[in-house]
Amino acid sequence: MRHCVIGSILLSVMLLFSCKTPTPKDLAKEVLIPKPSSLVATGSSFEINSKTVINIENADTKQIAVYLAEFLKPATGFQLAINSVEDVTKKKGIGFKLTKNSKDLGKEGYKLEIDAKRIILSANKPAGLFRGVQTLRQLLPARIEKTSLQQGPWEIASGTIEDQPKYGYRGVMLDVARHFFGVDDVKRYIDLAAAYKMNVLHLHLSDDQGWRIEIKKWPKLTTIGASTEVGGGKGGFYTQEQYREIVKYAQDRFMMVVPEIDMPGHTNAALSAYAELNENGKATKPYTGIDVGFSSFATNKEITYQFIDDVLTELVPLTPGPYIHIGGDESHATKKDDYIRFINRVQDMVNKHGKKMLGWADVAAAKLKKNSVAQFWQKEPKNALKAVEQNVKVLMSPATRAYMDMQYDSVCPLGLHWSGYIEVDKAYNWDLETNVKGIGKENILGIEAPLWTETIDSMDDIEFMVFPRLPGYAEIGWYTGNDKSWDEYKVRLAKHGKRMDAMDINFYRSKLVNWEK
Ligand code: TNX
Repeated sequence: MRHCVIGSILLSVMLLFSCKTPTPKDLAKEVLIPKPSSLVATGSSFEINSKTVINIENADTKQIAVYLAEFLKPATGFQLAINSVEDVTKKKGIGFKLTKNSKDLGKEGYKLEIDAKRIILSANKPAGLFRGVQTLRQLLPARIEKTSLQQGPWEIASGTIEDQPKYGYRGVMLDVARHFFGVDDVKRYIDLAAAYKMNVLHLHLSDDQGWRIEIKKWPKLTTIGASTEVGGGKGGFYTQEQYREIVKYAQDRFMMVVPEIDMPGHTNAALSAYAELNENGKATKPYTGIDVGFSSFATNKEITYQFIDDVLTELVPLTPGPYIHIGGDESHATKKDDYIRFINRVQDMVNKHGKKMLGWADVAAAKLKKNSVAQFWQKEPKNALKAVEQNVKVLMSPATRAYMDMQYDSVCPLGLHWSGYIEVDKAYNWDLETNVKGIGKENILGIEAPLWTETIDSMDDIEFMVFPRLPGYAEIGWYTGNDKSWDEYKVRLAKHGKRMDAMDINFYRSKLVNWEK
């Protein structure tokens, strides 16, 4: 009873608040990461209250309206209604509109028009609406990110934002082989990346220390190959059912999953499960250290190619996106000629299964097909340049800038430093087009920031290495302007700290940023 009275007093106070005229706000002062292409402020505000309606015109935008309503619910306590209407521009509230014809918005662009009565979010495609919702999210007070009830009001500054990405491929990678991460961790990783408009999750599904995806025809891959990880922990794997769940979760956030089976090197887990995949016909021992470059499939045995074909036969139907990543890095235990023959053959197999091949740039030693993609990572760009010579697109993941497993500095408790230390400024202050002489905008598919997990074994660790670098990578891949500067960005990032706190992100509080209290 007592609770009830207090509850209703609280509720009336909150209602009182939400009935006030919204305070005028300045859209130009809001902190947005990544920064939008264009923004015009009009000096008033829109307020979300318990009566606000989300209006939609097409059934295929309903899912995004539900996503927005679900996102707003915990902090506001509002369960916003979703209405199907003829024309959202004639209704009050938040309206989603598919425009189809606006050329400048592309596949993921969106336009947000905010005035005191309504917010119209328009885009050519649902993906654009979803990206726009992430902007809307950052226009609300940081406490909107909390999962418990918060005090309003929930006002959004008025004006117009027109926005679209610079690159179509903006990814993050997670190495689930060195340490295994379960479905819930992967979902959080997806949510955190999607909040910054990233659109690819690359999963490094196999390595010397573990094989992480169920392949029904080769069951020992998981009964033996998945049973360990770096340091000797118990490892783990995704059943195909669980993997489908991850792919669906990503898809609902308009992110594609790129699965990687690393080969012919980085294969000890498979080699420990199946003796016949080894040159000498003997199974190797499971490996729990962090060395690289010592394992290789028997590239001259037919059984190896049967195995790969079987893996593709099960993996391809789980992969709605166009790419299968075949690794191909650091195959120091494979003879050069064998390596080239192997990559050429596996590339054909991937194509035969209807997919394009992605590989670490080492694969440029082989004869690449035009639709293959080489992922640049090494300090030395010679492999990536070889790919460009073959007219193949490059995915930019320079280890000196984009490797999220690199330590921030020499006292960083996690991570490696073989490519140097990557403080937040170094992670942000570069461009894809000028990073390597000879690799220009026309050669670049996009950006990907990998997280290798030799030293990372919990979600807290992941968040510490990924944040606050990821928002910077997102901006590099997204922002179309050419006035990017660390001095301007670090002020935005400082203010954005509060939001990362509200998102409960265990981020690295770099001393280079004057974090707002
Ligand atoms: C190099 S990057 C590797 C990985 C390691 C990483 C550690 C690449 C293609 N190969 O096997 O995990 O360095 O930073």
